[in-house]
Amino acid sequence: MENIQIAKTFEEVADLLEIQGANPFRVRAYRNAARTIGTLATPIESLLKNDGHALEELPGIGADLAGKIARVCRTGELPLLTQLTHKTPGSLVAMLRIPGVGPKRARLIYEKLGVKTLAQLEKAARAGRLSELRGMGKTLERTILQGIEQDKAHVARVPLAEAEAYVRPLVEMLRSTPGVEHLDVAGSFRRRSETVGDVDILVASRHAPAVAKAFLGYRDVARVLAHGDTKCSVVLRSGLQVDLRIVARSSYGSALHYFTGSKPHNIAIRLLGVKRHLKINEYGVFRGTKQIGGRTEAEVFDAVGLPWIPPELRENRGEIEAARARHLPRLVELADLRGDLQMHTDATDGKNTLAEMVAACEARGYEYIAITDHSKAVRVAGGLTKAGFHAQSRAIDAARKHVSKLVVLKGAEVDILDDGSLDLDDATLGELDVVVVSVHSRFNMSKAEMTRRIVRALQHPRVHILGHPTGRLIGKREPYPVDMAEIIKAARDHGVLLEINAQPDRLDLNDLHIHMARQAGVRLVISTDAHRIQELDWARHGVDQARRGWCEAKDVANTSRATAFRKLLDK
Ligand code: DGT
Ligand code: CA
Ligand code: CA
Ligand code: ZN
Repeated sequence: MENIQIAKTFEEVADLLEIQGANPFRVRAYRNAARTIGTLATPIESLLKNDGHALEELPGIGADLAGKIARVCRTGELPLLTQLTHKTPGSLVAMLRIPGVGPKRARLIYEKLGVKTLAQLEKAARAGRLSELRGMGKTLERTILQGIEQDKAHVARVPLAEAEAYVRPLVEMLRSTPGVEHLDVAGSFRRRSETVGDVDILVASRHAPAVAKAFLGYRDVARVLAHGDTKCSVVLRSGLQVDLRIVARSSYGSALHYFTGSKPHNIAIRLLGVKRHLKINEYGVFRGTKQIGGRTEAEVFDAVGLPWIPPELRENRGEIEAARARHLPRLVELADLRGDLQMHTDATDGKNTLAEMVAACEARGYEYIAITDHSKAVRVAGGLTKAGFHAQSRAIDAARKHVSKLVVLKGAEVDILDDGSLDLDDATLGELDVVVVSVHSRFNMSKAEMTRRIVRALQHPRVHILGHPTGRLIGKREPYPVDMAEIIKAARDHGVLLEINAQPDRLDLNDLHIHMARQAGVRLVISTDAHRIQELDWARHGVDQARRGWCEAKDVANTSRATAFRKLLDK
């Protein structure tokens, strides 16, 4: 567990204690601990490893706090925090996100006005009841209202695929606006982050006011947050915020680099510039007052002696060092994919027939696919029994006659049961070409139990692929707790491939785990888990995610030719 996460836990404890009116010394002790941990250069985890008492040597940390820190670090949980959360009414904690509302004020507002939620807080502020409270006034009331407004606009990060859907027509409109010479969507969108906070559009134009006017007049704009000739910001009806920057052609490369970010990457590049006595900002690369580059993005990198770095890598996670050593990965591309290894048909919860899925995959030019319907444990999906898989096997034999090039592999997405055993008998498993195993139940196991469960499944000699390895649904369901390093080790030991599930709300594995797997020499597969033919298009989201995890084609098993891939399955 990261120090910052541990610090956050203690910060929350302090907040909750304060809301409940606990002894101020106790509150301060937790706050100080949070600050100490948050600013510590050494990971707590390593302190615990070396010496059980190292924690107690930190300022303000006694035996009791040290024990709690160790507990949070090892289990990710703190019983005290759980208790406090249960005891705190409604969403008082959410109110702390609003500038001007600290724990003491949240408590006061709750006690005097019975306000427990953000909605009630907004109502009270609009009615002018907040300003009547002790120590508060009209100014503060206005600040709080503004804060609530902003919170509404910002709180939810939008999944990338959803943002794409909202932004595509806006970008089309802008591209056809007279005076737009260049246009790119920058920011986290261009880095292909799994979610975006807002969308940053960059335009090169000599007619900035006209472009700004077109932008502000877009039919889906719900609110204008800022409008100038070169800088506008709006909220679309979907709730998505979009920022527009209009720059001169001569600054376009620098602006594109700057607004693509990430911020840590930008800062690192700027520092490299400083070492060469260059100033690098969104307007250009400057020596003194003379612009010596920045018309293109490549010129920015070139100014600091680096090759162009793909946006997906720009997180300051080693890409600058790799670029300097001329060791940047040659990232996998959509065109590299030769197959799709997870999809469902109407034999279970898919919407298209086997024949339709096969025809659509052949039309995409794939060399091989696996049909992987659910096993019986997934009742809601109408999972197949042994007999069901046998019937499907015959249907696939028949379907194979209708395709010339595409290899249709017989597969299944088999449930990993609570104890790590599989939801299909060994004989039937033995008749399949591809066995994907996944967890679909009992997400609330402890980390140790869940890890044991999955590792046991990977040990089964018939298993080829671990499906959606952490079970998360972005913005809806947290990943189940699991020790990814152990899973990766087991995958390596037993020759199992790890899936990058390309469903836009799964994207499971995430970028960091993909990177870990790749470094451990474990290969991945990019699968769409399509339940209808249109969803086969999701492959590109899986490729984006793989690229953020530094994958080259060789790291992704389904870039192999059909014969090589089939050999891989023969374990
Ligand atoms: P998001 O919107 O939260 O998904 O993430 P980004 O990366 O799109 O962040 P955003 O929209 O706040 O800013 C876009 C880019 O602008 C960001 O990636 C880097 C650049 N940028 C913003 N603020 C700063 C800053 O204070 N310093 C530097 N060096 N760059 C910044
Ligand atoms: Ca952004
Ligand atoms: Ca922005
Ligand atoms: Zn599944």
